[in-house]
Amino acid sequence: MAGATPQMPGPGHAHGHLPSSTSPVTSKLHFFNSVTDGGKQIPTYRVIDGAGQPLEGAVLPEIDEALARRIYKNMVQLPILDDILYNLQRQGRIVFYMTAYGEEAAIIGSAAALAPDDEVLAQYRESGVLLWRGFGYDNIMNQCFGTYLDSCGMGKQMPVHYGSKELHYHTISSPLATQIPQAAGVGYALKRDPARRGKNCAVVYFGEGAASEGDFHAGMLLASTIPSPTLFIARNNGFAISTPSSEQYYGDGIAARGPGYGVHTIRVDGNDVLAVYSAVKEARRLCIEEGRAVLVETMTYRVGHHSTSDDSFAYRPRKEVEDRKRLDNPIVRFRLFLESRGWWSKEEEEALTKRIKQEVMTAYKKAESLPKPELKEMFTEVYGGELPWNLKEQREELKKLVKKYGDSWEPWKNELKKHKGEGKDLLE
Ligand SMILES: Cc1ncc(C[n+]2csc(CCOP(=O)(O)OP(=O)(O)O)c2C)c(N)n1
Ligand SMILES: [Mg+2]
Repeated sequence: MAGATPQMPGPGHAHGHLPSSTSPVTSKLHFFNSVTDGGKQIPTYRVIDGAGQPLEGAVLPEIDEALARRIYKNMVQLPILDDILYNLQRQGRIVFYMTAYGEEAAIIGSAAALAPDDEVLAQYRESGVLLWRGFGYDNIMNQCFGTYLDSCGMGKQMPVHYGSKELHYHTISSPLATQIPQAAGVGYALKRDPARRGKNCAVVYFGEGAASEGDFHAGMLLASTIPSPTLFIARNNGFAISTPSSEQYYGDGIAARGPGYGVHTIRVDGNDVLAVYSAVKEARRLCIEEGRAVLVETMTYRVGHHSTSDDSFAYRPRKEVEDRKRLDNPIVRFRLFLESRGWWSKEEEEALTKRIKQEVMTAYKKAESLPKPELKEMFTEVYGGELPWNLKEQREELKKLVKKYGDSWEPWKNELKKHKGEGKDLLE
């Protein structure tokens, strides 16, 4: 019939004109954009202010004194551990290090909201999650020093590339964002496993810089289209090495991308540990209950240099960092909250920092005195299964070099002494 609205078959017919669309029809010609549409930016969820006091109308998470104190202690340990390891790198005792200064609330608040057996795929700045799960300073030191007791990779990885099967923390890999599609795969595997379906989720941490990689989009699309319980935690700390987040995206941060993938999304004040805890706890519940991806963007600030290979004052004013440290310190903010409840005191603070320093120093001294792994360990567990031909070839070459120089050339003799077995294991 000429002029009549065509009747579309299928579920879409009552709304739009495409079979898969339920979009309402409008006669208004209008383009929209999360940046230019006034007041439409995603809000930031916060429950306590800078003085540690609850915001009006805010619902605080149900945490008792014991949990609050545990969270606080875990936050406090991070800068102490970072100070010591950062200095050890400066003294040339370890080859590399990365600190988490300023991001203590985002890291510990989220760790506390997860189940200990949720599968974590982290970037590299989230060692606090492992410590929360009981990794311990000895494991940290053995990995950073690459001793024969390194439980993560037997000295094969750069420092801070931790991992633990028992603690459900997948080993860190340096290439940015690779963990994101992997997490969607882990989430899918959890959904297929009757023992873990409805019980656990995959949790992926990544920086706002890593979110510019194609892998971020691949991971989000996968977890939303082939639904899986994958919890995406974006740590927006303002920088990707020297690139400020203002140059990283034009849209409304990372959170704005969630709705595009049909993913439940929240933006949270990453310096408010109680807000992070509440948001991640609820995100986890949704993620597992619906078996679908959820995105949390924590807004924070990278107070430290990117790594020991960076001097951030080459690209940001020292004053900006000092101001941030002073005005919005997540540890101070939570301490004020605890003190206002009578849950913490100055004496406890002193005793705690003293104890942590001692424990870290003891672990460091122990690790520094330990030998490096046997030389043959260099080739084991690089891949699963049989050793591939190229590693066999490299092992044979090293064997020849150890035979040729091991007993006669000083630099080789000194280097081999650092290893358990002094290279003899390779010649067996
Ligand atoms: C694929 C890839 N490109 C570049 C790098 C070098 N790189 C290491 S960390 C980093 C910045 C990442 O920033 P962000 O994701 O925001 O995390 P943050 O360091 O701020 O925690 C870059 C560019 C890399 N490791 N991998
Ligand atoms: Mg960043």
